[in-house]
Amino acid sequence: MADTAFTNATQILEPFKGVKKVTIEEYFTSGHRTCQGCESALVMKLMVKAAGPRTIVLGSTGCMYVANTTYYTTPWVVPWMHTQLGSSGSAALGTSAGLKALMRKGKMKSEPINVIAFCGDGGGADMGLGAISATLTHKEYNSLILLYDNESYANTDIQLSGSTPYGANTTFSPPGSVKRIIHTRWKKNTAGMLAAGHPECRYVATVDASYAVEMMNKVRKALTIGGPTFIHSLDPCPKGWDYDPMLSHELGELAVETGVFPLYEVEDGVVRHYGKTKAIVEGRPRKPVREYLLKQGRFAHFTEEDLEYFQAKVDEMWDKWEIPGVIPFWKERPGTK
Ligand SMILES: Cc1ncc(C[n+]2csc(CCOP(=O)(O)OP(=O)(O)O)c2C)c(N)n1
Ligand code: SF4
Ligand SMILES: [Mg+2]
Repeated sequence: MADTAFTNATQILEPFKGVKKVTIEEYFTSGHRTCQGCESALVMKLMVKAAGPRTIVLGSTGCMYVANTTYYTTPWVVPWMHTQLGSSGSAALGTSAGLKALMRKGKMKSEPINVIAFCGDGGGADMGLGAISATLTHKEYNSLILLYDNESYANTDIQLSGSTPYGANTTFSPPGSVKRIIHTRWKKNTAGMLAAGHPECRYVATVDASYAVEMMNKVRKALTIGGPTFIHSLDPCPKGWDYDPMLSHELGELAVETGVFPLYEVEDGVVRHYGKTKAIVEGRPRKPVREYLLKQGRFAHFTEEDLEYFQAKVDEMWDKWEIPGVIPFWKERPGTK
């Protein structure tokens, strides 16, 4: 294929105007050993398809490292490097700074090269949060950090992370007859926290691969805007969430339709809800969270009381938060506490 075919698929990253306009080249192909129905593998494929061939991918330890690079095999067509579990931020910053220095010294042709560092929720929302925060303060370097959130430390057998939802059954929080709910913390608001706290970061978005074209367009937008950017993707995981692999796509949709995972972007301080989340903000009723939760074995121990608690917490995000689903504060009103 002629080089010109890649022109628009690389550094002039216009949004794909519908699924028929998506480029056909794949840069994450066969050769991986993720579980059947693994949404995170789909995220890798879409992420690098959106970025195009002039891309370097860095990845911290987790399923997307271990299952993707079994000895002597790899699905990555573009250059790829493993980095330590908590260091996707450092890898992103170091690589983009290194490229910039090499180009400045004339040791490399000066051209735009995408740097994408991915991390899991354990590696990104917990262990590597400090390094990601540091990277998002350096506006002179271009990189995208993509957090693929399967809501557990999946690769080491589904331990709970700060991103695991309330009450979920994990190897660290198995429900018992004495105590039904072991994990009583609400999920971290990672994207909202990073967007609110990093004035030099021009772009933060949440994505869901069930809405694949929108997801790829957010990646293209982040890379086009440049500087350090951050995307948080919610990824159904058949093994950790305990469901039939054929339900991955449907669960991704339900996470959005129930309001559990809002889709939004924050560009230069302006918040835009998009897709089905925008419709919810504009008045479309949310589906009850039980439709999402009860399809997953990790919530099989939930009673009516647990479902009501979960629903009430999600309602709070929508009815009380200063910016629904994004900023978790609300103003004190006279007469209320
Ligand atoms: C510093 C460090 N501690 C622990 C481990 C063991 N370990 C490897 S992968 C992993 C889980 C990572 O979870 P996450 O980032 O959510 O990625 P996932 O496995 O879910 O894809 C752990 C704890 C490690 N590699 N390095
Ligand atoms: S455990 Fe989950 S994230 Fe890991 S490969 Fe399997 S489906 Fe994917
Ligand atoms: Mg994980």
